[in-house]
Amino acid sequence: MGNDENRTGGSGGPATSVIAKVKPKTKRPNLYRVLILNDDYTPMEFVVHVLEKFFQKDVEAATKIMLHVHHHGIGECGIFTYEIAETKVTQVMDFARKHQHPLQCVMEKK
Ligand code: TYC
Repeated sequence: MGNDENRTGGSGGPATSVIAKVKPKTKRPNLYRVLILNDDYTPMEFVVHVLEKFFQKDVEAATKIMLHVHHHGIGECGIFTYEIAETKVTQVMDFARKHQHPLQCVMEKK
């Protein structure tokens, strides 16, 4: 946080000072969780492949996430800014549809 000091109140009177706060301009971006949902039909290997292809997970991390979703119904693939999260959701949904699997992918604000 920086300070600006200004001399004010001219015409020979006593010098007075104003301290103006300078607001830092950095803002934290809103973040969004990308989640996949369980279903009874999408093959486990396909979900692992999706996590490797679109979320840069290695086979071990991808398998762990897939099994978490299989057992708990929903799980986190990653956390992104709005545009990136939206792109990931679209990519996963398009890829699942292309392979005729009902896999669902959603985003939620953190
Ligand atoms: N439940 C699926 C099966 O038994 C596997 C699966 C896991 C599907 C995770 C979707 O997001 C998912 N074949």
